[in-house]
Amino acid sequence: MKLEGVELRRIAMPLVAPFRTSFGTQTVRELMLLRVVTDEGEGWGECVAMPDPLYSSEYTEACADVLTRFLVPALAAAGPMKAASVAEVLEPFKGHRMAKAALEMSVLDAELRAAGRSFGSELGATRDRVPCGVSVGIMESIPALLDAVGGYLDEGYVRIKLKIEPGWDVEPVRAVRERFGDEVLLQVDANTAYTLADAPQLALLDPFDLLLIEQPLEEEDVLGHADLAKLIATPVCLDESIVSARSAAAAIRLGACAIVNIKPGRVGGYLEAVRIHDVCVGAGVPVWCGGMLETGLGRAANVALAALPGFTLPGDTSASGRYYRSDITEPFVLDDGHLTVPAGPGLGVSPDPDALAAVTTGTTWVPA
Ligand code: OSB
Ligand code: MG
Repeated sequence: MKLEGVELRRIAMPLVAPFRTSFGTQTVRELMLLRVVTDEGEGWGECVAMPDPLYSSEYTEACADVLTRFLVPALAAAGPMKAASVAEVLEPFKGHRMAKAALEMSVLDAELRAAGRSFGSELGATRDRVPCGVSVGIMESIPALLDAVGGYLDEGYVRIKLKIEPGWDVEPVRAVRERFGDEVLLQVDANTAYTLADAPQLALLDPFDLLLIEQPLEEEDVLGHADLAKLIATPVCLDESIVSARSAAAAIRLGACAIVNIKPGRVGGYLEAVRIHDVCVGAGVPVWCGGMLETGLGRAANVALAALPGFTLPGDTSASGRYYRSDITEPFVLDDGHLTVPAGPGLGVSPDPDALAAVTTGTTWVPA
């Protein structure tokens, strides 16, 4: 395949409700889409970076910059293009995994569309639908939280994840357990909001039989997570700290995580995500697919990934309607707590031109 250029398209999609985490509140999901143009057709990528470097060091305009100055030119200079060699071509550039992931995703989509093959078949999906969880933001009050959780359970979500931070941890968990019972699959995500000194507070979550606690400590504090794991009963799961298959293997060997959240953007792409899956399966560590409030494009690929055999826990692969009143692709709709893995060529979904135009805030063309 020959690269002709990449369109960087900034979009802004209003969320159905504010989403508050320990690092901030989102009311609009602003992100960047990539449309790669090749001599064999087009492909779509979704850059999961947020506008501000609050979840990770990457942010949208930094991704646009590194793509424009370095990543797209390097790919153009490397000659005939294959998705499987994109990571290697981009390897000399340190970091910038979300930007790399978006570019690789777009090339993979173009390649698979041209070949008439789906993301699921390429990545190794073994199921045609996946069970879905939902990530529930920090709320104004416990009653508001219980209303939200009750609504999601009524919709059929099979697992609830509560965002927590100091001051909003034991009480919301206790309230959800008291109202909805011990059968609900329940987990929490701190997005790095605690320190090891908070271990006694986090141990207060022990009686609630949580599936896991996600990323309690800061991104670089892998050893801290290993220490914490010895002080609390809830299994520790890493999100922010896992940036590659190598870092996953190290975290597992150090005893820093019993479970891994795999987000393709955070780790440099869907192909590295599959390698992390393989490392974890080899180590007997369950994985699940994280989310970054994706549009239907990123969601399609995430659902395909979540259909691999090692994804034994429900992911943050919620339906389009949990995030957006209208998606840019055909919406993903929950069916008995599951989403169907798209089976069509490439991502199996495409942006609706009018819907896309309605949310677009700017486009730039990066020629090969
Ligand atoms: O930590 O998993 C996270 C959203 C944005 C950034 C980080 C995270 C999240 C979520 C929502 O928890 C996941 C989703 O439903 O897409
Ligand atoms: Mg997380």
